[in-house]
Amino acid sequence: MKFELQYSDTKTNARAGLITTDHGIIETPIFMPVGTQGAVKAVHMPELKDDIKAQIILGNTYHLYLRPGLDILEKAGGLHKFNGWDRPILTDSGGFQVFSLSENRKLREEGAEFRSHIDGSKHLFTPEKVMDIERTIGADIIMAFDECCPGDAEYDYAKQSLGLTERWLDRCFKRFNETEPKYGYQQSLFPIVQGCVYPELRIRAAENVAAKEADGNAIGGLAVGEPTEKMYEMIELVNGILPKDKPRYLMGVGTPINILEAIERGVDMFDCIMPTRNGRNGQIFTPFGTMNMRNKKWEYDFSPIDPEGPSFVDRIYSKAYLHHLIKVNEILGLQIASIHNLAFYLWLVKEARKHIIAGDFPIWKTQMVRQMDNRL
Ligand code: PRF
Repeated sequence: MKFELQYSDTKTNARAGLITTDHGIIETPIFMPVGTQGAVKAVHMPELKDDIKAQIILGNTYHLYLRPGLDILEKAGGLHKFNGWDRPILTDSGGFQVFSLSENRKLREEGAEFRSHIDGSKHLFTPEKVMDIERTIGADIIMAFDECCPGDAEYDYAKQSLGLTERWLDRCFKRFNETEPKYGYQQSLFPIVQGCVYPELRIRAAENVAAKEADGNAIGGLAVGEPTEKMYEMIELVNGILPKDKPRYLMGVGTPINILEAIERGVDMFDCIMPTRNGRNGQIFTPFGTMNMRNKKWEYDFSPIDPEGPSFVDRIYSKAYLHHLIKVNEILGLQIASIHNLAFYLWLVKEARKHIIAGDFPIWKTQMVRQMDNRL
């Protein structure tokens, strides 16, 4: 994997770059749609590629390991072959899901023991095991196994937890370096900066991660219940330490406004379930604010969802029709909302990139943040 930093904004830390993987090039800043179980919920691959213009999607180690399982993924020839997405894929390590979804999880030095949220079966994820699983899934970018502490964790807990994440990181790199990709293309391992909201821990974590000289670096443990301003502070602090010539990935963030604020602070890559999950609940993101399509106010609004929007769904379906579909729980309603929101997120980061290159990112960003803060 290669990262080329193309433009740096002169007034902020925003950057535009290119990541080259064996499955193609990614233009940054980029948003990565989440395909937890190997599918971006309610969206076909051709829609993702041609309409939404996704350049890279996510898969999740915890979910894919439980179902369909490694035997099927390996026999399929990896996730790209299995799901038909031939562009770059990134897999999260499952650390976050073990902590948020599984039952009876027990953290030990060796790893995390947990019971599946599906059938209660018992499993142990160690850093070595997670690296082996991510080799088998075969994503282009694979994430280290970490512990994500809650946003309100006490200092002592956060410090202990960071120690464990750092020791696990060394074990991840050791296993990664001792093993080979399984399907003939390269994989890159990204370490994750943790440290909760404590500057001292974040600095230590960022220095430790930077020393790994990985192909790219991630910031985890944010958007987990801490105040938004703290999140921005931590991003600024960490990005002041992470290498400039490597992509920076902010995990699981966030709203369109969060994304622009993080781009301004030097983040290049994002993923979040918000456009798909909130879409399925009837929330539509637009450049002028959000719309709740369940609201009766759309009942007789026959204007297009977003006449200027980037997706075909924006122009051929009306607000009244989408309101109806969502209200009666039609599958098409979930599809339209998911496609619209993802196309909007991809449009937003593409515009950000255009304005970084054009040199007017700060003005554009201020205007967009003001507009998107509305409830329509
Ligand atoms: N670690 C991992 N995945 C994540 C996070 C993390 O801290 C977050 C936190 N926002 C989302 N996804 N491995």
